[in-house]
Amino acid sequence: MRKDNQVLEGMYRLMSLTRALDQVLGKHDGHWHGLEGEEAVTAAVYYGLRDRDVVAPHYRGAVTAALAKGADMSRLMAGFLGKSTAYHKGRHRSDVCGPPELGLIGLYGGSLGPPLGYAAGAALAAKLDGRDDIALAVFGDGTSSRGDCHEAMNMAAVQTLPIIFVCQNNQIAISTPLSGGVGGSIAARADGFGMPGHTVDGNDVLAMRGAMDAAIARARAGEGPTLIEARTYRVAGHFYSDAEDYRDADEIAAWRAKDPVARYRRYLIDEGVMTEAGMDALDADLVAEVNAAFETALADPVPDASALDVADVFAAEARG
Ligand SMILES: Cc1ncc(C[n+]2csc(CCOP(=O)(O)OP(=O)(O)O)c2C)c(N)n1
Repeated sequence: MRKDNQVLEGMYRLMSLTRALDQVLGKHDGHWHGLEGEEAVTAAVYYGLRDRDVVAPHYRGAVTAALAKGADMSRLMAGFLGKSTAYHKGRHRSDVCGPPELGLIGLYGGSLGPPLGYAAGAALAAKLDGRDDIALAVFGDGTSSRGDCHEAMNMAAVQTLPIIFVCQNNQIAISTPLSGGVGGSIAARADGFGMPGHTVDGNDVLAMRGAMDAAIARARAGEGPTLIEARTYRVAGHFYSDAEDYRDADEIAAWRAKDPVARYRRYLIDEGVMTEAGMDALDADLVAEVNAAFETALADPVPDASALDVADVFAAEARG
């Protein structure tokens, strides 16, 4: 599906940025949960959302979601490093807490599943307020088997909510293969709830974007939820220093050969949208931007004990 050049370049930028982030953060901390091989999914789903749209991202790609919604890169990295300049003031263990004022919700407790319910709640609020804003809930194949996921989907269908469920199916949940955690097809579950469900090649950013465009149009028109299952693969470990004794090297190599970034680069060159030199220059700029943001965050202070105060836990005033 042909898109205008601004969208095509914007999605490439987001893919390249995600890869640059992965490399810098993964090198710094072996516990970084990387996204290598899944960049097409996150670029397609997080690119171009409106300010008032609400996103409950999967943790693998949450930083991309936050950046796409306008968060400051250095403050997100301060979150990763536990610094007081982080949006969460250094009170959480990671970067996954984007600022709620940018429409980023979920993952504050690190528990997989509940954010789907929060996203359904945001979609219900948009509907009750008569806004054409949408909610987006992104989750892994492992998370798709949680009860929270099924409850959120059922409520979304019953209430005709403006929400899109995207399963970032990378075919493994830590060390449990898809066949060990999911019976049947994830996309086919949509039928049981009464919403459209689509399986899409998650390594094809344009196919993903096409599915998203249709789901977004449907949600904004008040026609209800859609489930998109993006078939992709987690090329790196669950986290970077994962010993990975649960899968064989041939499988990884076969998927590495389907790298979504290399595939999209070829498309952009073939279509004359961007040049190889242009993309190389953009990649280099993004690596420099990521490194600079990381250096800034590294130099930021750690929180003092007052960060443990109850401030921000309760609202200062009751809302009318
Ligand atoms: C409710 C809950 N159960 C277990 C965990 C521990 N946990 C963290 S990541 C993970 C695997 C999730 O797999 P999946 O949803 O497929 O995401 P992926 O890591 O493959 O992107 C698990 C079980 C958790 N964070 N929350």
